[in-house]
Amino acid sequence: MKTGNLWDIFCKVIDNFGDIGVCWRLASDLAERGERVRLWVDDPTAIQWMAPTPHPRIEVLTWTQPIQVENLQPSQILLETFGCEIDPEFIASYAIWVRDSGQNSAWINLEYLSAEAFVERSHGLPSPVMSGPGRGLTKHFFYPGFTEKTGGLLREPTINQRFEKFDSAKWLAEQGLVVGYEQLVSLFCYEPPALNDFLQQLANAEKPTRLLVTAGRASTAVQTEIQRLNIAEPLWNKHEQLSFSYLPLFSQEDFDHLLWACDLNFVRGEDSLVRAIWANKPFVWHIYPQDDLAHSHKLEAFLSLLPQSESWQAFHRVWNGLNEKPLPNIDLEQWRVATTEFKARQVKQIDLVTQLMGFVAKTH
Ligand code: TRH
Repeated sequence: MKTGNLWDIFCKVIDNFGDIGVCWRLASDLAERGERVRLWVDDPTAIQWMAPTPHPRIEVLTWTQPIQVENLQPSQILLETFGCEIDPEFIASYAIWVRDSGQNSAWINLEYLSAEAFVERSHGLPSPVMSGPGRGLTKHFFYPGFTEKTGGLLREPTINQRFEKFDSAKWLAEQGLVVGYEQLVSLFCYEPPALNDFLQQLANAEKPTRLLVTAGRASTAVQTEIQRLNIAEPLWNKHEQLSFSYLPLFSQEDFDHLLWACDLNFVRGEDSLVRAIWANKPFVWHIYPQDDLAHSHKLEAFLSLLPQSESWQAFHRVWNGLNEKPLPNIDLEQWRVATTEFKARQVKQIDLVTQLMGFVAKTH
């Protein structure tokens, strides 16, 4: 199949920024490779700050109920993300087009990123549609992942060029971040149980630290914890070894720059984890917490892929509340070596968009 296909990507924003974050990154990667995308999203608000510059090959459409399908040019590729269900009216017009045109098509269900073993087993499996307007068609499961037998990770072809040109001092100055000789640590997290210990560790460290706190939940969590510390232990940061900068919401491009500019990155969810890997800087992952503790298996599966560094793995468990031991000391040197090794392994995998386009090409 030639480039320039039209893709319909469907996204339901459940919470946080990850659903739309992943979908926008996927849409722009496809668009940069010459594909055209209609991105259907029920709540497009976050796109305004995440991607302030529209892309000429991406049309953002508000996914209304009922969905508006009149006069819509049919597309050959449907991509539903994270199990969101495409409306029957839309499937119906797609199915009619597929039957009438006699052309092949692809209907893909893109799943969440995980390092668990089932991902290799389930990636690429067909799922025949047995009922409804799409009856007779086949969907395929696409699982992003960290190993060869999975769909890979989002990694746009231009990332290295951008990275090589990046001037962190210039970028920090442009953001009004005046920094001296302190180490820079970015913080993007939910409400980590070990946040209190973490702040104290940095306040008592030999090296001064500037904590660059991202907007939203991370910022609220830090401010709450500081208030608690100020009441319980007013001298906790008496030498002011730890200083804070509260950041605005960045575009995805500048979020990358933040990760590239820091010595250590705390990330969360799905998309920022992948960006932290490509940033090639030591990172700590706050996994999206689930009520049934499913995240604990997911975290262990990921940790088992990382090069062995006892303190790195142990830090992750405590940071994510899966172990109540005291928070291990940050060992930047050791974590840096391990991160570089992990990134080197990951860049050898074929990226997600190359795999998706290859899959679509095979079905045509
Ligand atoms: O926001 P998240 O916690 O999203 C989560 C996860 O995706 C999780 O798996 C999912 O189940 C849940 O949402 C619903 O973390 P994530 O995935 O890293 O997404 C954050 C996105 O926000 C990412 O694309 C980076 C972007 N971002 C910016 O562009 N600018 C910013 O300033 C910040 C803080 C984030």
